[in-house]
Amino acid sequence: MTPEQILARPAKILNDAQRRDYFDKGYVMLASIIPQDWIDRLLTVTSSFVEKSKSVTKSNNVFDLDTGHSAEKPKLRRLSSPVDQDATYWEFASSDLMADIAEDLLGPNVKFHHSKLNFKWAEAGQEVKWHQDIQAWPHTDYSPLTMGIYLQDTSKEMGPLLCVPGSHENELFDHFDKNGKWVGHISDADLPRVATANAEMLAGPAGSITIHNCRTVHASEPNLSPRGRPLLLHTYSAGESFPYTPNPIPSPHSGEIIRGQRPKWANHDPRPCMVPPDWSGGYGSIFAAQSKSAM
Ligand SMILES: O=C(O)CCC(=O)C(=O)O
Repeated sequence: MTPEQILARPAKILNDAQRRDYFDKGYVMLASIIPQDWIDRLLTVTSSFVEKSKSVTKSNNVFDLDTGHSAEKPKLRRLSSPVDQDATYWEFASSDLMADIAEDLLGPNVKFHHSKLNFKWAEAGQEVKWHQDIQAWPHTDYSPLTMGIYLQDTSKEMGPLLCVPGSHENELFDHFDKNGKWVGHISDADLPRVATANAEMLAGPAGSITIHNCRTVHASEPNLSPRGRPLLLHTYSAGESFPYTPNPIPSPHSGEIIRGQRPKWANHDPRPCMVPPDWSGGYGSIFAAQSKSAM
């Protein structure tokens, strides 16, 4: 569906200005929209995973550990595919609230692709360099979007998301380095072509959601504060959009329709997309990939 067709349908949660913002700028922030009881449940289950990580010494399929992680001082970068680690995360990712918000931006059919929980640990959480998402998981169109839910109040020194307005309408950048290795970010040589000086910082209280389109150039700074910045990320697409490379964070829920129906026809956008490495052999995390770059 085109933005105009989507905007012509009555909205469930977002107002007109928020929907227009998403289509015009490539992102939107919904402040304090998740009810506190959901945040409390998600924080409780997240604490239990921090406890579990204390017995883990090396990054694995579930935990991506930061340097210096120990049982005494856990330091997590990412919990992979939280929806498969505890039923609470899937209940939330497939809830009416998530589906209503997604439907306001994607149309009547909404499909789940993957999820992750990026911790950005206190005084340690590393930066995420400027990148676009779709090169890691190409789809037949550019409808996929990612919702990031702040589980704690997230101020500007905690490394909130930064998004470049209008960048979703511009070029897609190479995310391989000069040696042909996937690094998951835009090179220093290409970066001057992005208006990063115009980037908007999406800080907000716990329960706020950032939503960015899969082509939008975004990043986040290190967390310099004494508080952690858990950001729960869910990626959804229109039901008519289909991935054509292996999912870097596969889940039995990938491809599940959380709203509406599985359509009979696929939508195809004529604009080409870069193809990532073959993830069928596994994937670490954006943090692991970006720290290995040779740009
Ligand atoms: O955790 C963040 O700050 C950004 C995450 C992100 O952009 C990603 O995982 O693609």
